Amino acid sequence: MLSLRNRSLAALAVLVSLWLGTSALAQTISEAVGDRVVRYFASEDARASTPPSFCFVDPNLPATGPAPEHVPVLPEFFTDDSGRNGFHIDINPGTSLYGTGEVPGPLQRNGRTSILWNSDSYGYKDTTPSLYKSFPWVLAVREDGTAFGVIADTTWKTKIDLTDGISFISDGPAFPVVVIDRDTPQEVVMELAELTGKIAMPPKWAIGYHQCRYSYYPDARVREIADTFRAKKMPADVIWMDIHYMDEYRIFRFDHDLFPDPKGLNDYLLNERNFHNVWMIDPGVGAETDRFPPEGYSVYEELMAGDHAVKRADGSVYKGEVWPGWCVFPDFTAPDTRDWWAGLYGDFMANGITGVWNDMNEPAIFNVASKTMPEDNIHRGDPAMGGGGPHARFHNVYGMLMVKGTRAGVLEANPDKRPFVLSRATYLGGQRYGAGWSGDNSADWWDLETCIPMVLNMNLSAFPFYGPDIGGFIGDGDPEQFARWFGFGVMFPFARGHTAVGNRDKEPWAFGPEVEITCRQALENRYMLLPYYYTLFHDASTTGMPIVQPAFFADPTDPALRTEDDIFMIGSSLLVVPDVTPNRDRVPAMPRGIWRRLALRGSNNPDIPDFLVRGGSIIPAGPIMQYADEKPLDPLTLIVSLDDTGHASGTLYEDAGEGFGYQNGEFLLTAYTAEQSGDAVVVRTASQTGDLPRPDRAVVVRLLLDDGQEVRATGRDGEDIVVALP
Ligand code: NBV
Repeated sequence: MLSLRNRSLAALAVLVSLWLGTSALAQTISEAVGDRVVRYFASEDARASTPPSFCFVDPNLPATGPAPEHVPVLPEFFTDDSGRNGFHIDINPGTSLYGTGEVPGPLQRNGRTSILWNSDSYGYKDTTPSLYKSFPWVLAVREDGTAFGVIADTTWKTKIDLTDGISFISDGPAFPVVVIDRDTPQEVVMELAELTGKIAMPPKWAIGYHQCRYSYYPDARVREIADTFRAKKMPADVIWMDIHYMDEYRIFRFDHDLFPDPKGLNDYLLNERNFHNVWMIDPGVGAETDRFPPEGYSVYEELMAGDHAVKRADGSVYKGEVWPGWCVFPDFTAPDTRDWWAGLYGDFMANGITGVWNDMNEPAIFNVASKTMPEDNIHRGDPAMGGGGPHARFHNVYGMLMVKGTRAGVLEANPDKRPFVLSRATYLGGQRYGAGWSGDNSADWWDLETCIPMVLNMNLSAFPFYGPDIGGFIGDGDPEQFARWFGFGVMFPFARGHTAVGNRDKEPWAFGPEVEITCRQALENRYMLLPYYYTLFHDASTTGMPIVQPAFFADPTDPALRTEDDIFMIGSSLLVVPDVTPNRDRVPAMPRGIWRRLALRGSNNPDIPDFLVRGGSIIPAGPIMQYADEKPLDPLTLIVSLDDTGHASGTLYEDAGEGFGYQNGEFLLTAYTAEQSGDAVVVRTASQTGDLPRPDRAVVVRLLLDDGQEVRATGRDGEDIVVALP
């Protein structure tokens, strides 16, 4: 039965559709799924046939009651001339659009289109329609700074058209639309994370610097890289093994000539050099090679015996070409296949492996025009998720479901450790399973500049643990570009340098002594700020607050900030201002209010960005470390920037950096405040939660003044510290 309100909505939809010239589905259904969160269906039929959702934490997201009487945003469903289903939302002038997941080009997406279809998009540029990940999500910020967000709950290939308001047009059946309405964009993104999931707290080493290349081999080269980082006092935590470690590119198998003793290598890295490691696993399972017939390759044999492969439309096992030649592909949509896949990680991780990298999982297939599987391939699916169906329905979630299985396997193998998995392909909600990176970018200035809006839009899409290949994957670049990129690139949530096979070396020292100094300064900045960064990861994992934030978050009502995407904030307190053009000729729009300059390493080095601390904030920092938790956080540095009333506040989250004790209270979350009275500022511990005792440690207060000046005072943590103003 349609409620009175739903009937009037339906009537309105008919009128609007007559006006638009599309065929409207006349019975729009609406229901609340949260406070000021409304779900719409095109019709009662559409509601009845909607399968459980892949994006929501609860696939069967229940209605919480009727939709509110007055809804500020109303999707108009339509079916176009080609029978495709979609909806349209009008926007008022002054509304800025963001999100849409992983998209190339500027932060603000008004006027842009993109196609949700996970694609191997080597060397993407501004007009590339689809990258590796699909996020059917738009964040809209109204002129007055209030905001709403739109989730199109479909996994099918879908066009997001922002050339005239917000339209989604899908190749699949009619789909529900969820609209979140809030007073600020921050609240919209946090609600998105509430619905689609928050990141899990990563191990602390994973928020350090990662060094990668395609590929480091043999094992002696890996040792040499780790040794050089330590010898050069270049802070880093992780070294990566790309596909060349594999035996004939076969997953879960080591090349015994290049890596005769992976366990010995990993033990050396961890125990002698304090480096964690990440090893690649692709989805394609080698099904033929001349030297290694698949018989005897247990991964292949088990996959076939267990009926775990994706099938062709005719029911035969699908084969596609990737690195190992012809491959078969696990059907990650089926829970029993994910369980089998997870089980493969036990022996693998027993080699002392600490993290896993899932690549090529769009899935990418060689030598076919579509660069992926046929859309009519068959997946078995999950009865609890609406059963099986064609690849067209599952394509965009294939990578995410792979990572779901991988994460489960990594956790099963090491139940006391926090999993770290990086994936190239994923889907809205994929932040629940792993981190991501922006794929095969290029060593050029466009990629250097646009990696900032890419990281920002992913953060605005509830996927904060993300970053680019710093220095660019494709091509050599040059020393100047590399130094500039490294200077700010290591400040992203996921900070990894990487480069393609055949390129010059791109380790932080590879471009000569001058660039090496810049890279060391940049890394030292990252590591000094790790306490703040770790606190922001904790915030993201509990509240869904983005870790890096666009400048407009500082003042959503300021129109000048809406398109500013050459600068970014770490949390809401620290503004990072790099030079992103070769000639240093971009003058960014800066947020109004008090922003005080913070001197870190390389403050006079133009390749190191400027750091500005918002008035009213306290940022926790620590000593330079060569790797996360090398030493205790002692002294703790509190960087204080008072607001115009003489107050500031900030938090520090601490735990073991690994394991799950924090879920049982083994953490310490401290709120610090600063207050000016007369010519003194008192910094105190305002409150704390968690069972960990406060460490007996020194505190250095750096009180930032105007014009780049500062005064310092020292004391003990937990006690009031008085800073005398000059
Ligand atoms: O495994 C090799 C590469 C990897 O280094 C890169 O990061 C991925 O995006 N991989 C793609 C496959 C081949 C790229 C040409």
